[in-house]
Amino acid sequence: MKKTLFIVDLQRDFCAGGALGIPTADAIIPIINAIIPKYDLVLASKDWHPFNTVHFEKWPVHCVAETSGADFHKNLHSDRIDHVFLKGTYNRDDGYSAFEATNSHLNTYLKDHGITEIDVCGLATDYCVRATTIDALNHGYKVRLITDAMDGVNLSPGDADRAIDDMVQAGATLITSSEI
Ligand code: VGL
Ligand code: ZN
Repeated sequence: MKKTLFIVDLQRDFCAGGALGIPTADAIIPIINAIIPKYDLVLASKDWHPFNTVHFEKWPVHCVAETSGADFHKNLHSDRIDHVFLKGTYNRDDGYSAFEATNSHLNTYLKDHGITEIDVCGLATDYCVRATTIDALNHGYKVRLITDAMDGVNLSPGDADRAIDDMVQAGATLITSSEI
């Protein structure tokens, strides 16, 4: 089976200085770049919103489709990404999970490629990483969370830690990049 990495939403708007920037997020980029060569297949999601989505009633405007804020962070080795799943593309829902991607269907893609296990990293631990991981587990995939290669929004202090607990409760296991 192909050893598969899934990078959630490593986009400019979620990194330092971005519209919904996590100040410490840039620190995970070299960690992700270092592990990318250890995988046979590298998949990624992008938050990819229409400008008029209800999602922007909760959040500052971010990751609008085709804008520079929706680009992968410039330091990420994105040339190594084999396929990108675009999510949050409807104007009536949040679309936090990569299993809600609309350009291609993640569950079908994984099934077609014989993938039963994924390692997950990226942004944000307490939203899209959490939603994608819980969906993956519900679909029967084994998920390992690379805990030093993700970061949270932490609107309330401790949200990211609670999200990790939720994902472990749902069946995910925890690893660090040095174990890969
Ligand atoms: C995300 C908040 C709003 C995420 C996306 O990628 O985790 N968080 N939209
Ligand atoms: Zn969003």
